[in-house]
Amino acid sequence: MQNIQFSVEVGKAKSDGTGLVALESTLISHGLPYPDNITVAIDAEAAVRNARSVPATIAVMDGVAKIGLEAADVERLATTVNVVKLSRHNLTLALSALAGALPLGATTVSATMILAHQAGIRVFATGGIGGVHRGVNESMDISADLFELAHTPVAVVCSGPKVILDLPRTKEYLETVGVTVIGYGCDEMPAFWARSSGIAVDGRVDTPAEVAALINARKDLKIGGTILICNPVTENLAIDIETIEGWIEGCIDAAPTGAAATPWLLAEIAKRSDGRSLAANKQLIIDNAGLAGAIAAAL
Ligand code: PSU
Ligand code: MN
Repeated sequence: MQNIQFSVEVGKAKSDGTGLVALESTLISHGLPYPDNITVAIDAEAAVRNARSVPATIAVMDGVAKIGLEAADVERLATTVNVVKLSRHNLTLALSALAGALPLGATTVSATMILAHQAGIRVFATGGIGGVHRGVNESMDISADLFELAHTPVAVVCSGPKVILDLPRTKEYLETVGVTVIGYGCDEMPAFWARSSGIAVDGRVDTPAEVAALINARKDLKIGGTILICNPVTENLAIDIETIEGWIEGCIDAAPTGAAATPWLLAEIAKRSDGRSLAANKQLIIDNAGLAGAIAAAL
């Protein structure tokens, strides 16, 4: 692939054979408010390094896919308004001659997986994945994250689908398209700020080595797609699902449609929860990065 640029740290890890973990940039541009977006980006990278792997935060800047960002790149993503959310459908545009119209592209789960795969990275950490939105019958809004998980062999560590979604339908969709949903130390699919959803995962693992073995087993099958590792938010910041439902019900009818829906809901619920949802969101991203680092090291 042309238009791909590795940071010095990532380039060195690739030649040394050190484990690499992809991190996304939509969290920085759309998922978290300034300046938390910068501190979480830094802390997530540190968590990967603590686990003896190397972080590669991914974004598209001025027509170039950057695998590994410098501090100035993170700052630019964190402070620019109108950064474009990139997924499979518009990634080509951001990397083409049309890039002038969208100079700064933040990669969602979908675009991060595509570019990580191009870069030879096998593990990726995020917060909560996108999924089937509530009201899907009207909107047909199903995150491109789900399509990507079905097709691209980059293992994703998350804390489950975002709880603002229709969780039963999201799990059904994951099953239909063949994504292996694994609970890390849990038997129920976590629900982002909540530790459980009442929905069973496909299987449970308790160590990074077991996850690595599953990733290799899926690779051997040659069926494409990936494994979704669901790591529940830490107990002291978890919020019970009834409390969360109250916040969601209070604002979901006012939410915009399309790509704006998820960022709007996250910001609105951060307000309604007096920052509790934000505190959980920040910590789970960092913890997922650390687990992904341990998995990459085990691979
Ligand atoms: N995880 C978080 N916060 C986020 C996201 C993930 O904790 O904001 C982002 C990811 O980039 C994911 C996107 O791909 O939300 C889903 O957006 P949508 O629902 O528009 O597909
Ligand atoms: Mn959508």
